[in-house]
Amino acid sequence: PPPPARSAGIVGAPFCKGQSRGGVEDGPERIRTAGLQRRLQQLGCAVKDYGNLTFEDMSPDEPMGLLKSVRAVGAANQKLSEAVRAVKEDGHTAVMLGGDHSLAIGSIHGHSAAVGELSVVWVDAHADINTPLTTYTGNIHGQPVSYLLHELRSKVPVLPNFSWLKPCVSAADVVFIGLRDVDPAEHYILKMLGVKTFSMSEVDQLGVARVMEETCDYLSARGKKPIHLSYDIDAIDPSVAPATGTPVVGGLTYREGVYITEHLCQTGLLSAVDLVEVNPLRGQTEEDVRSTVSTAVDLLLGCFGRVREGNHLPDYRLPDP
Ligand code: B3U
Ligand code: MN
Ligand code: MN
Repeated sequence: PPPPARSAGIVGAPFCKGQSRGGVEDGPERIRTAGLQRRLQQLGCAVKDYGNLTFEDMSPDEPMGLLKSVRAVGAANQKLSEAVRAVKEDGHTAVMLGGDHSLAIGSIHGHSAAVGELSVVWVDAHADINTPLTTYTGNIHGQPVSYLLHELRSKVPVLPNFSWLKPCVSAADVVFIGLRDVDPAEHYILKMLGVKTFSMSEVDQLGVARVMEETCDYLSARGKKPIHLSYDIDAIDPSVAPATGTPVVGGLTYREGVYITEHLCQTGLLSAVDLVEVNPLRGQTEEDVRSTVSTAVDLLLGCFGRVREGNHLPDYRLPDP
């Protein structure tokens, strides 16, 4: 039988070396333990959990200039790309649980390898579009977009364990939402390429409903391509999602964050989702972690049809007395 219209294929990627803070590798386990699979199934969504990937120790992994853990990040993403490609070839909507945001390199590459050209919606406090030469932190989680864009091919050197990677996304097919901490070089790149962005300032000005309408109008004007949603939990305000490596004040409210997923689900084009940068070790209290993880789960449920007015299964019947 053909796969059901909507099913989730979950891949856990417990990987942290795209940044320097331990703990983000525990994201997949915490998100699963919060009941992701059960709650997706309650929506009527079929779920296949592909489990967690395992990543080899790449040491020695000497820094290349400022760049940290290049070989580990390259190898992890090659493995993730294959895994996400397989999930898509099995007919599921891919769900990649991170792990840090460097994993979007493999996730988007694997998605594109399976389905071709993509639209990318990048929801993040940060633009993650530094190149290996503009970064001043050396963290590859601040760089994944530059590795993926055709337009930046000549600005990104081939790094060890990255020779498998070919740029697969056009700058005109990307929309950023939630930006509020953008480095000068990143700002230059975004302007140079004319990338569509909705910073927090635009969210304030337009409201999230218009931001999503404009996002989808903008993307669909170039043809209705499958959408890859790359959701960094730090897009959400730290009062709601504090357990993350680089929290930035002034973020999306819980409601704005969920609305983005509801709207993208409605398009029928959502084909893969990353949920990254949940770091259970970064919360001050257990409640901080609970709130962050619970928000992450709600964002994923929004991607699979949960709506706040309530849901019921198509075969639901009222019990007779
Ligand atoms: N733009 C900085 C900071 C940063 C990016 N992404 C996160 N932080 N989470 C960088 O490291 O490139
Ligand atoms: Mn990010
Ligand atoms: Mn971020």
